[in-house]
Amino acid sequence: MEILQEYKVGVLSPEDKEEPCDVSDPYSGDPSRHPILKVNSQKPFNAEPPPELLTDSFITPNELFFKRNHLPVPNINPDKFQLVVDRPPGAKQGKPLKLSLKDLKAKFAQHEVTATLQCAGNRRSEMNAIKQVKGLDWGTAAISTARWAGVRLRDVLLDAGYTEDTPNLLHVQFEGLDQDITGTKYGASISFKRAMSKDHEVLLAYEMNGEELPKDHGFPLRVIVPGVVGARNVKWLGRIIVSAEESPSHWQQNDYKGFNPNVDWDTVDFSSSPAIQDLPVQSAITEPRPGEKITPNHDGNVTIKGYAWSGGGKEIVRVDVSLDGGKTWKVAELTGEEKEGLAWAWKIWRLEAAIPVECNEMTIICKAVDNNYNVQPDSVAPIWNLRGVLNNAWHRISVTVDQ
Ligand code: MTE
Ligand code: MO
Repeated sequence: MEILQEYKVGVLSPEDKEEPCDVSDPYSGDPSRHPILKVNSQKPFNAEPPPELLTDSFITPNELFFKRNHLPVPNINPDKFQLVVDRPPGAKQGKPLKLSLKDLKAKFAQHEVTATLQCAGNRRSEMNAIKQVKGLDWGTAAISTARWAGVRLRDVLLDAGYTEDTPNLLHVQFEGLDQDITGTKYGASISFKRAMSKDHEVLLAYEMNGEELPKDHGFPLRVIVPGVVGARNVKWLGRIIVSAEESPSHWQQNDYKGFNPNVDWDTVDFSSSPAIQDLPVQSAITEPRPGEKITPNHDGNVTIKGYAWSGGGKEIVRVDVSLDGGKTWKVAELTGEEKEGLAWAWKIWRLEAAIPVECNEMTIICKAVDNNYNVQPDSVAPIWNLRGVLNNAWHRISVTVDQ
C-alpha cells in the first residue's frame, strides 16, 4: 500500500465495481432476477410472471415484466455508448450519425408511450399440447405493459437526413449489441413507413416505468414498436440501417413467421411467409388458475380476471366470458388508459358472476373483440403452426367449485 500510494488516482465507487465474471460462461454477466418468475430457459434467460400478478396492476412492475433473451445480456458502459445511424445514400455528410445517450436526450424531445409488448410465442404451451411445436413453452404471461420514455425514431431518422420520400428506402433495420460466440448479433426490421409515422409512435426508449431501462430489457437503449410483435422491439440497440430490404437476420428471415397447420419442418419455406409485424387480437384468463378449487363469495359469485389486447393500434372494445363452456356469454368490465389516437396498451378485464347452479366443475372461456370487430378463433387446432406462434384462440380453463 505504501509503495503504491503515490500512484493512487482515486477510489472506485461501489456502483462501478464489476461482479467477478466467469470468462468460460458467456452468461455470467447476466443480471439477477426476481425469484417469483417462472423460468422457461436459464441461458439465455426467458421467464414469465405468475399470470395472476400480471393483472394486479395495469402497468407491469419492471421486475415482473416477462423477459425474452436469445443471447447473453451484453454489458454496455453507458458513458461510452454510441448509437450509430447510417446516412441516406448520397448524403453530404457520408459518415454515419453517432449519438451518445447525452446527445439523444439533449437533441430530441422526450416522448412517452404506454405500450403492451407480447412475444409471438405467448400461449405456445396450448399449441404444444395439441401437437409438438419448436420453441420455449410459454404459458399465458409472455405479455406485459410498461410506460416507456425516450425519443421518437422519426426525429432521429430526420436528423440523419432521411425524409418521408427518400426513394427506395422501405425498411428500417435495428441491430442489437448482444451477440453469439460467432459474433452474430440479434437484429430485426420494421417498415420505413411505420418508422417515419407520427401516429405509430415508434420509440428509442431509455426509460421503463420511470426508471433507467433495466439490463434485461435493453439497457441503455431499445426500440419500442407499439402494436408490433416483441421480436421487432430490439433491445441493446447499437445500429440503425435504412434499406431496400428487410433485416437479413435469422429472426427476421427464418423465424417469427406464421404457416398453414400442415406445413412441417420438411416442407417449410420461410421465404413464402411475411415476417410477423402487427399482432392479432388476444385475451386470456389470469384468475382463477386452471385446476383451482374456487369458493363462491357470500352472494354465490366468483370473480374472474384477465387481460385483452390487440396489435396494430386496435383498441379492445369488448371481452366476452362464459362460465358454462361457451353456451352463454357475459360481458366483462374493462379498465385501461384513456388515450387519443391508436391504442397500444391492453385492457384488464374483470367479471363477477354467479356460478351456474349445482355445478361442481366449470369451464371458463374468454374471447375479446377489437375496434375492427376482429375476434379470436375458437380453438387452437386450425391455427396450429410448427413454430407455435400467434396462438390467440379462445382461452379456456377448467376449475372445480367448492359449493
Ligand atoms: N432484442 C435483442 N437485442 N435481443 C433479443 O434477444 N428478443 C426479442 C425482443 N428484442 C430480443 C430483442 C423478443 S423475441 C421479444 S418477445 C422482446 O425483445 C422481449 O422483450 P422483453 O425481454 O423486454 O420483454
Ligand atoms: Mo419474442
